[in-house]
Amino acid sequence: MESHIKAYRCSSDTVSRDETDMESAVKTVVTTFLSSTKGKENLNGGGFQKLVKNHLGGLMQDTNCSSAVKEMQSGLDANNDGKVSFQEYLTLIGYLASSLSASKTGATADAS
Ligand SMILES: [Ca+2]
Repeated sequence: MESHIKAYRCSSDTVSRDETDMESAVKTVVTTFLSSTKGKENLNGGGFQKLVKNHLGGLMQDTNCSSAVKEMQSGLDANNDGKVSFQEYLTLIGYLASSLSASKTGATADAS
């Protein structure tokens, strides 16, 4: 056995450590959707408007403009059922994350 293998240790304090910012961010993404659907599987138009306006107004423009939000919702509505599923909502989160990343790195959003 080579001695350097002993350097690998499983740190037991990872169990009791505080939640990281990233973990709480992921949880927030999930719980915000769940509390907005009020127990249903999908978010209806009104619920989506509220979610965007109350939770994403700092990252997105036009969240107070209901026609713009409606347009955004139909863009996300991959299965055209008029509602926003969790998967469709994740598309929005992914889109926001990549535009945030683009603005931080100075790259322009892929508009082509
Ligand atoms: Ca849908």
